Amino acid sequence: MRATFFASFCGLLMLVAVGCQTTRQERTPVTTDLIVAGVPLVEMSGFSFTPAQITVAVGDTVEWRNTTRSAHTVTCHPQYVANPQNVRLPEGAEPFHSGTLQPGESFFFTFQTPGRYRYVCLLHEEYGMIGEVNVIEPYVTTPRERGRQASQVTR
Ligand SMILES: [Cu+2]
Repeated sequence: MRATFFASFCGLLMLVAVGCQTTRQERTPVTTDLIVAGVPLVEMSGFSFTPAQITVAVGDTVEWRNTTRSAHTVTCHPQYVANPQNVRLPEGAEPFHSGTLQPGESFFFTFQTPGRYRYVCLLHEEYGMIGEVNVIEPYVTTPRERGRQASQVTR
């Protein structure tokens, strides 16, 4: 009995906490799901890619933005790098290379082949400036699910 009361009390506390959070975050309703599914952005910060690992869907375009004061590259090309082990491409995927990105510049790449990509910054490869992109097949909705989603949107 006491345990039940305690549990419902905790539940009430959580509801209150969630309610407060919802009110406070009303203007920026960002959830973890949206961050993963949103426009993927990788920042070059210091001598690293942030986030170093991301997962996107086939057809997604990723932006790499140089927010540092030094030049960087986004290089997924085994022939350009010092250590080919640092680069990885799925079978059939085309290698890519951004060229030198000055501070404030961005590089965009659209992933058409699913699989794991490993890339480096050519200028800081020896400092371990390495990133990974995992490209997955997009979730395919059935017509019934699409109908449900549509009704949720128009509600
Ligand atoms: Cu770099």
